[in-house]
Amino acid sequence: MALDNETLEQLIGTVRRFVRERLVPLEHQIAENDAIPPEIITEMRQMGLFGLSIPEAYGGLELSMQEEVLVALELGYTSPAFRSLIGTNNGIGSQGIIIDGTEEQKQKYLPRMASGELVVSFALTEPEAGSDAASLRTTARRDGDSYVINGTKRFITNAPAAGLFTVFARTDPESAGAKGVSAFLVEAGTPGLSLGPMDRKMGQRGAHTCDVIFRDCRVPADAIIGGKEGQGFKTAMKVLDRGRLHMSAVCVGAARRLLEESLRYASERRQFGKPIVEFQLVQAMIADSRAESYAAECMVKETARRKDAGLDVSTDAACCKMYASEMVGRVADRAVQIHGGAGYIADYGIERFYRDVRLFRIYEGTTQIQQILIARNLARDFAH
Ligand code: COS
Repeated sequence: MALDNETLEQLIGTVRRFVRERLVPLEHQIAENDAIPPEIITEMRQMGLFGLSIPEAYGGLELSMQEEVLVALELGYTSPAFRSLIGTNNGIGSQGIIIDGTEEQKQKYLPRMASGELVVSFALTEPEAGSDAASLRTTARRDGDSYVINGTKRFITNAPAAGLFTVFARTDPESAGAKGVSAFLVEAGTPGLSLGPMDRKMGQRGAHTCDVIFRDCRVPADAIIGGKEGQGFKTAMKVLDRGRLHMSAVCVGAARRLLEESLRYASERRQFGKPIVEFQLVQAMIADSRAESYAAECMVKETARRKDAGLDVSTDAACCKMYASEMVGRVADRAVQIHGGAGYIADYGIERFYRDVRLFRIYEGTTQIQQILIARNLARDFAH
């Protein structure tokens, strides 16, 4: 459902104020403590941030893709840990149910996800299956009225807080590829499901990942998303198409912030008798960062518009993810350079952003996977 202009402006304004007045001042604390304060989580729940993309019928805001990217752009302005907290409920965690789930699955889980009461994680990646997602080895063996899951999932975002996991497992041992994969909804606390220790990451402190381990974990047969075997890989790919657009918007938001910080510093910092923003070599960095982030913003908004119009945007979503995540890497690098020595010192927060944004080029499909997708799709379309 598309919101009317006034409601949309109100929503974006509220999120913008929340980000700038509540979240930005906490960035340093979150990085130090590796935790988001509970009162912030409560405020995020009250604002409906856990249910942005969940249909209204199940308690969410049901934002269109265009509206969702506008919110993601605002959230991208601050430490990625805040966005990550609501990221799986809005994106990769919940979309499998929204797109392919049965009515019963939707009713059972979506309302609690929309309110933030239930955190959901997307468990696709494994120790031996990352970019080659279809080669996953986790198995789900049918046994009477249930399936028995065995395997390990790796780097699973929000797993330590999750009450539910969307788990991709092989139901057909005869098929080594995508066709033998099914998606399951597995509740935390199910016997046989356990978590590994929290991963120690380069950045994004406050956002948590860990292994999720299944040892003879028995789930009822109706835990399979959509009730049908063999659909799981396609579900994962559809979910990632949407997730990649959302992530691209987050990258644009982060670039906006880094550019603002760069302008602030360059206007205040004086060398050779004048603010460094007056030097052409600094201006070149600022201009490049603005032009590139603006290009990414236009790509994201246009692709979101086309997705809302019902068009297939797989190729363009990959273009957005590739360009926006690489762009924000360059913008962060220039921000460090503009800040000089201060850019390397933790107090200014620029080095923290530099480390935080590095992940955007890796998760939800690396840049190299996006390149393969783009070229493969173009070659396929050309041949037809
Ligand atoms: N929407 C719907 N269906 C899709 C799809 C999409 N976006 N992409 C692929 N499919 C379907 C295909 O049409 C194919 O179906 P058929 O067998 O009926 O034709 C099936 O899914 C298998 O697709 P494909 O042949 O492309 O599988 P591959 O193993 O070759 O996929 C890539 C390769 C690289 C595209 C895939 O493994 C991938 O995206 N990897 C990255 C995973 C990732 O992002 N991981 C990040 C961790 S999760 S945060």
